[in-house]
Amino acid sequence: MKRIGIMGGTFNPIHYGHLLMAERAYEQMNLDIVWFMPNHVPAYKKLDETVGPEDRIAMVQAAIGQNPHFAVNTMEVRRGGSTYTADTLEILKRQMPDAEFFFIMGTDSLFQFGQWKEPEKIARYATLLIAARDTKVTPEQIMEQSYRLYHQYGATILHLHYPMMVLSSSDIRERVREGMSIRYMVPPGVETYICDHQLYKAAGKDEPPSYCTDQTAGKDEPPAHCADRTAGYDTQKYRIQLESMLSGARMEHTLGVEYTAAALAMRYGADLGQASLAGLLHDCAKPLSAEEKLSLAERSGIPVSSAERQNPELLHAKLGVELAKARFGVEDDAVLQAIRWHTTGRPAMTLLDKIVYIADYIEPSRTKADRLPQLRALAFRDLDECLFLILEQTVQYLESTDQVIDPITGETYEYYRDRRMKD
Ligand code: DGI
Ligand code: FE
Ligand code: FE
Repeated sequence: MKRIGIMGGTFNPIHYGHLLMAERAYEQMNLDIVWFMPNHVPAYKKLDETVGPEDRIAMVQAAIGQNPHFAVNTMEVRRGGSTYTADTLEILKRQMPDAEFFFIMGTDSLFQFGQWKEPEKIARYATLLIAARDTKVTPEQIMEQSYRLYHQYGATILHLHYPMMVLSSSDIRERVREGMSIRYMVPPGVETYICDHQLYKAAGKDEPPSYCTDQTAGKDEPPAHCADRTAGYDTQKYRIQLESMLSGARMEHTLGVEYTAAALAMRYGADLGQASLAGLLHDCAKPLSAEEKLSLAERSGIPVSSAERQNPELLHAKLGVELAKARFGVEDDAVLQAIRWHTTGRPAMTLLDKIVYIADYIEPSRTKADRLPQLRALAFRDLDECLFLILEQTVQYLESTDQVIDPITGETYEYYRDRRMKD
């Protein structure tokens, strides 16, 4: 005998409130599985912001992910026409006479239950699980109504312990329409789906919602995709400040990296402000002499490795972070990390790290490295391949000129070499 929870709903879109309700039901009622059963929405009930069943199903699927005790059940959307819970339960009971069904609903449904089709049939085929999610009704009113339904229809009504969640699908739709963040309201996969398929946009508004700056998102990371992006920085101000610190050639290189990083950010959907800023500041510690580098490292409590002691030049990346914070007031960690790793790279670099690392190598005023024309073209076609070739070329160059190789440079090279072999 199976204990099956049923979460009916339009799921337009599904959000964490639904998921938590289902999870609590699963846990407290010892269910074997909870089915998410999207409703068929009849045309006359359709708000113009009700998205099609395919999209709603896809979002439910994205939301439940790999959770083995959640599943999508599409019988109602597939059945079409007007679907009633009473009919659905009757069909299910016929198909699975041994299963025990638990119909999960919010307090609003508890109060409308009398108006549903054949309430006594629903009550006969399923236990009702109520999750209080309406602050307007008191626990007394809920108990009173439960008692009434028990007497009228013989309904068994149980109550879930469920933290009041102030989430609603209509609020989420409105936020999307307004271009506001829905992060932490829906699972990342749902956010990405809404963004990719441009759901819930205001009619006639063609540009994608502003929270949706197409980024190449990693699989398990929160979708950088739809993350709310930082506004641009006042790079003009930083440029003037840098002018007074850097030599002419270094300034030209710096502006070249800023420009190239911005171009790569456009190509790969990274944040333009972050890429420009990291490009602009990446070498801000470069003009310090070797002694100054070592003493600033000491003053800032930065540990100096033996490779760095032998070649204090290497320290300009770490020190760049210190100066970016202290002299330029940068707090954006992604920007600081890109500066930190621009010389050696690091295993598992972020998109921004890669962009700055590559821009540093290929920017227009560079002339010395081999194969620059090829690498420049490749950077805009295949970022990872370009990254690997630059790492390889750098390691070969350092070896051939007998320079100390920072262990991280070696690790980064090996990391991307191994990944490339697997692909
Ligand atoms: O600061 P830039 O000149 O714009 O460029 P960069 O930050 O990449 O640093 C310059 C040099 O650093 C470049 O010639 C490559 C070199 N480099 C990268 N990894 C290592 C390294 N040098 C040594 N000695 N060891 C490394 O592991
Ligand atoms: Fe540098
Ligand atoms: Fe540089």
